[in-house]
Amino acid sequence: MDIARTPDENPEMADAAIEPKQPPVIYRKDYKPFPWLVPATRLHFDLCAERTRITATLQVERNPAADASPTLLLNGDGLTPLSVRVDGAEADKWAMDGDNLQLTLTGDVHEIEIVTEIDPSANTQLMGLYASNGMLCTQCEAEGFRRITFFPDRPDVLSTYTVTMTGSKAEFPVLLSNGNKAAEGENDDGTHWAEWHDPWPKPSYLFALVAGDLVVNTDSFITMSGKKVDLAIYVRDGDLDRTGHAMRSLIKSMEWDEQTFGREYDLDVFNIVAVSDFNMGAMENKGLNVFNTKYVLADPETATDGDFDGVEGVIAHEYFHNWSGNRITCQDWFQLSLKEGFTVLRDQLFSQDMQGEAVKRIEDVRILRSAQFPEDSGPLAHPIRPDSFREISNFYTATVYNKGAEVIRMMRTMCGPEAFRKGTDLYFDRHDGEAATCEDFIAAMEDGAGLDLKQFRLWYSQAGTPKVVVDLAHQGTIATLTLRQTVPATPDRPGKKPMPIPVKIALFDRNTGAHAGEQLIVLKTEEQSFDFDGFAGKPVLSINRGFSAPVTIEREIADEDLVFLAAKDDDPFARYEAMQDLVVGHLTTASGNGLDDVSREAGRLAIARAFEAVLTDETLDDSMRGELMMLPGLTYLMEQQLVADPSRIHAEREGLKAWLGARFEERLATLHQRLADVPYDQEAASRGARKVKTQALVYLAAGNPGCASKMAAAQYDAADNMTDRQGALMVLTGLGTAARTDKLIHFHRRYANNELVVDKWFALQASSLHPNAIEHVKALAEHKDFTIRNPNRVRSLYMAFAANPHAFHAANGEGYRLIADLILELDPINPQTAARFVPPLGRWRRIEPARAAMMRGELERIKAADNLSRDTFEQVTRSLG
Ligand code: B3K
Ligand code: ZN
Repeated sequence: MDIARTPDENPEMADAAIEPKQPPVIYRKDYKPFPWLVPATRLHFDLCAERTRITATLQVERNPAADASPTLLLNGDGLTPLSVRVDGAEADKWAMDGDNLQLTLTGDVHEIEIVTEIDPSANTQLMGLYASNGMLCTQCEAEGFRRITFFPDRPDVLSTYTVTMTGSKAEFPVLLSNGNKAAEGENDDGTHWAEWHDPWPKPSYLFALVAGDLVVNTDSFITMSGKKVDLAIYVRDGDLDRTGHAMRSLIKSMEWDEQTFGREYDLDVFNIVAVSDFNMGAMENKGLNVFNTKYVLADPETATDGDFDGVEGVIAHEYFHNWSGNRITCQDWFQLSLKEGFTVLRDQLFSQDMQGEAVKRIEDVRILRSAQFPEDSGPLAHPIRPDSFREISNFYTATVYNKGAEVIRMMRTMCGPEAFRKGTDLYFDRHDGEAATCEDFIAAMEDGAGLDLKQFRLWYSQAGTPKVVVDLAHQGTIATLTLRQTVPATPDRPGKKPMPIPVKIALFDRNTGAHAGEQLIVLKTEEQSFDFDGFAGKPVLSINRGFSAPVTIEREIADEDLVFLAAKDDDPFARYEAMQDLVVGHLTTASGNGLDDVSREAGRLAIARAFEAVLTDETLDDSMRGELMMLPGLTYLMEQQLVADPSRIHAEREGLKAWLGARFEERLATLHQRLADVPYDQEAASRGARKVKTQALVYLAAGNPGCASKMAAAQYDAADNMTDRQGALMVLTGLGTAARTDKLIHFHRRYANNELVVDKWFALQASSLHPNAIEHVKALAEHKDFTIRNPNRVRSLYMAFAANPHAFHAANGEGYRLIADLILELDPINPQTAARFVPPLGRWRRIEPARAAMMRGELERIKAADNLSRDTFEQVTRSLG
């Protein structure tokens, strides 16, 4: 569907005319190929932390596939050219167009040489070339390369790169860039140099350079065609013994991608560098992945089981980008989900194979619901392929990533894994070496997997989480399932069309507890009915099994049927879902219209029956038991209500937890004790035991805080691993006991030299259930270990706080003020990270009026600030609506 609008009809453009300082809106429909090709690029870096000089030499030639233009517009950001030469001679026909450099060229083929100079030590945005702990490193996606040199900094201009660099041998003993090392040598003046060549044409966002004093863990991998690849993980001195898990994860990823997707690695080396100042998780630069230390370093003493999974998943994700992202990249940034959605799906499937499908699927759905559903139902809603943006950094979202993965997963569900593989094979063959579009991916899936995706394309253009209303009727021997879908209006578009929704179902005989097989039905119209014969009595419906579609299900279902499914469903996700539904239904009713004591007790008793089945079921492994024990999070619960009162829903949730904790005190304590004897390793049984132990403590702490505090302190003292220690400390941090203070002091002392663990120490306090959490956060902001310059530290204090509804939504608005103050302070330093704190304030429409007014007020205060970055400006104006 074409939704293109002319600039005149576009309200945002009209605004821009009145207020000229607004950053412009960029539209997907305006895409045009670049008039010039850049087949080869040479870069030379004279490295110095305060003053690095870059000489860029670009071979350019006219693009026969584009409109001819004598103008070559090279993007820049904060750069001044020191010299511009065309074909060896000083150029006279160039001018600055804002931040960009504009050249007028007469011929069809030219060589352009540009010299720039930058100060990496002053680069607090951490985009482009910057200094971190004495090393120099780059981050170029999406538009950071233009902070290094002038270049067509867009993903559809592919070039081969040859990079040389010279720098102090003492300061930068390790010199790395993309591709394979071609040469290296020493100079007489204490400097040395290296030359790297990447034979694979790539866009500028995949360029990387690292120079520093690093130590290395090396290994190798023989590919499916017998080629040897040297693997290396570079870290700071002292961190080497925590790189083993990352290396094992890399090797497993390489094997898995060969076996599952037929993808082989294509360079002689694969390098990873860990950096502690990093805006996000990691970056897939060709042959030289740069990682946040958080996703490289792990050992049992300092990393939790979740951290181990995070390392494995992110290493895999970045590695998989070598094909889904690098060999085939994106035509423009609107196509971001082409590489991100697909790569997230690939890393999810990998982790399912490594850790077990059931729990991984539940975790992924939990992430989707807590991060993406609120996005889809709020002011920042956008389709997985957005139609416009002001700042692309704001679109690295859960929608593009996680919903993008769900959309491709639905294709896989509809055609099955074998046909899906045929589709991806065709996609990789057809578009290798190209900058492609989401449409290209869909077309390859249609041709390769044999799917008809005509209507399915709507998933790429319509935002909003579809709602499916379910009704099950029974007459004679026939069960009739009626499904009715609505796709909600979102700020970008009011009227929506029905989409194909693949729903896996099973109908259980309530007497035998069995079903006759799972079925996949695809709801294509607004409303459809499906008949199933052979049911003497009304069956129990298990629906959206495996979370086959990223939708919300609305249905009238008796508590007893949910208790039945929570105890008996053979689909692990559906079993988890029944348990969640039971609790969500109870808590939203209780905190919405309110419940009298009798109804509250009845609701709790139904939950208790299911909870008891979970605690006692011997066929369940502990990992799954831990999942089933978890109460739905506050954010998800609030999302279930049109307008939520955070205090009421928090109080109801805590009340239920305390009630369950007291009711099952003995059983939980016994369970905790039994599992305390399971020795530490990274196998499923041991990990499951740790999960259940901490869950047991969570309930016990709510039911009997005094006793639980002692148990948690004992778990903390006995712990020989971070999962147990952090779990115990998490529980203690929410309590007001002396053990809380003792253990927090102990923890900080023990790990004072480990940045990643100190991050945990901040995050635990900022996300705690303690009534004074907000005071703790204010004090922690003044702590000597807090710095606003390090994104991990900022996130560990403030993101943890913003994601802690009971503290963030303090009735007097202090939490909102705290986050707004942070945004204003951080914006001039690191706008990309600052803008990430806007969405929690942007949910004001879904919060009760008194708080909503205060949230809005803070957004207005931010908007009124001078010189707001493009990133924060866009998020704040969209959030105000
Ligand atoms: N592609 C990078 C994300 C870059 C974000 C820039 N703001 C990491 C990833 O998704 O693998
Ligand atoms: Zn990615």
